Amino acid sequence: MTAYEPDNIFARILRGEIPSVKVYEDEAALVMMDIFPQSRGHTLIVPKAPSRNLLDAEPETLSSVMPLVQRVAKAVQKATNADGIRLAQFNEEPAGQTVFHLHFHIIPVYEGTPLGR
Ligand code: DGP
Repeated sequence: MTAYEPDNIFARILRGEIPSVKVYEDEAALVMMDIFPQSRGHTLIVPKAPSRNLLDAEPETLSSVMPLVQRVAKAVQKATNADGIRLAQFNEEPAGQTVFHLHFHIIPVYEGTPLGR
């Protein structure tokens, strides 16, 4: 497994070097809008701990972030009135990962509007 690279785009956003549309932030995670949304309301949860992806993450990182993932899923569903919520997370390039800092996608699904991947 490739090592964590501290200059990935989400690490730079976490350090405040690149702007983002922030929804929420605490000591453990940043929540922001996805710059290439797959649907209206597509939101990302980015734990601050330097993990490349799920395969590389410490269990403590996961146990602290998953309640936030649920909170964001519920808040996004309420805000968008989506018919469903897709939770997505990709690990390594062949699986579709493009930014190599652990993150979770909250993707609202609207009936009659097909999603991509
Ligand atoms: P993936 O690594 O495939 O799970 O997806 C990365 C996601 O990050 C993709 O949906 C696009 C989004 N993204 C890429 N660059 C930026 C950025 O600079 N800002 C924000 N907010 N999102 C980004």
